[in-house]
Amino acid sequence: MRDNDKQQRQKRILAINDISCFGKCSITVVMPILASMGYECVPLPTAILSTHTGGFKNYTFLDMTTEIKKILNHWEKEKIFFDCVFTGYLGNKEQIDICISAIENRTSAEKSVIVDPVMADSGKLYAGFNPSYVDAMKKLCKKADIITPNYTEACLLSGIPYNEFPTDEEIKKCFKNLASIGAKSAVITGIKTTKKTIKTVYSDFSESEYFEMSYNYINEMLHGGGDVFSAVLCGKILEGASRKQAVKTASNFTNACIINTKTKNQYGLNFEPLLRDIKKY
Ligand code: PXL
Repeated sequence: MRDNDKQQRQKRILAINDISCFGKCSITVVMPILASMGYECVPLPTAILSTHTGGFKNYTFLDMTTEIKKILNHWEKEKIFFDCVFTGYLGNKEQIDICISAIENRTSAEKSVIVDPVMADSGKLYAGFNPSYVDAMKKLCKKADIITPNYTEACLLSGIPYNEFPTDEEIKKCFKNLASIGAKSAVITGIKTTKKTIKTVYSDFSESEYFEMSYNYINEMLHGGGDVFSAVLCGKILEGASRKQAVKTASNFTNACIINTKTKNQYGLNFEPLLRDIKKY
């Protein structure tokens, strides 16, 4: 039943993302975080890789497009519905349409949709993505209650040139253009303001809802921070927290994980030991 027993039932999240077996990102980050926040998190794996694609050579990549269509067909027959669709790394443009169909057909009436448009960082698209994928991603962003691009992804989606140290005017322009692609709100992560500071900015595109959080920039190679951030944000939004509180908790938790990570490489954030205290952030 679609909306049965809404008060008592544990919320069920559909996480559409890849399984990078090694490297702590995507589903291997999203599932433990959302489970520790009390949710049922159901994976729909877009691809299975030996590692993520950043900083490793010769990784394996199994495209799961055919299989995820079959999985969704089975769920349709079983009448399985979700309270939230949370999308991350998608293997190709067809999977963008599959996500849109899942949002339209496999959700409860009061659904939350969180889109992390994973495709780029540090001014560059990740391996395997091209400008036509960026265009297709705009269609998915239009379906979202909130999108969580890093600054590179926000520039690509909003069509403004990437600047490593953007001015406040550039950031505002970026939000203005994101509004025009049809997303309801956005939180842009990883905006470097100086060599020492990095900030996260949220807006629902109105003048009144615009706030930011700044941190010391730890200038080292670290992967999976965006996935930790968006998973915590997703959990807080489903909990009914205000957007300000959700962004604050997600930013503070991610920053604490970064500080807790002693190996500064592509092996991901040391987030697991902090999960039991996630409520404190
Ligand atoms: O964390 C983002 C991400 C997710 N999935 C894969 C990736 C990356 C970033 O490089 O390669 C496969």
